[in-house]
Amino acid sequence: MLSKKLETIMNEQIGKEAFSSNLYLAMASWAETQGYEGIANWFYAQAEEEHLHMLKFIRFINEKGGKAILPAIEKPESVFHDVKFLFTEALKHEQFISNSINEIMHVAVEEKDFASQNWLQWFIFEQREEEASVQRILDKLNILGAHNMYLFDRDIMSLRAPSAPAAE
Ligand code: OFO
Repeated sequence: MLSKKLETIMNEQIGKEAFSSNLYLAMASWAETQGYEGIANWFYAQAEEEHLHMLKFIRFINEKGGKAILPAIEKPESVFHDVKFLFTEALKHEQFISNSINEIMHVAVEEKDFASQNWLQWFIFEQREEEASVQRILDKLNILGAHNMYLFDRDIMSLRAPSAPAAE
């Protein structure tokens, strides 16, 4: 059984994961309209992962006797300065989500909810991977400077991070 406090904070996370998915769709769409097919594909794939994260929270809350509630989702930005700005924003967003997951874990620890702590470990691992993946891309962009975006766009699909091992 989920405590009310955990149910509330996990429900908030549903909204954050949904926003993440929409944000990455907006980023993919921007990249696509700028002619960056590789970058667009990278963000489309990322958006799908975020959608799955949202689903995981919905199903976990319901399974643990809570009620998952879908919130309204804020409109994401649709215009991005350039490719480096795009990935800098993505990294900031991932850091924000990591903090948010840490907060949920903090509540699960306070509540002595060991099943939730165990389940949340998957997200802790996933966030670490996602931050590292975006950071690796930013490192490459720093090496390239503002040039060679054609090659970067072609190579980006090989920079995808392995996801956390599957969990229900
Ligand atoms: Fe939901 O995985 Fe990052 O944000």
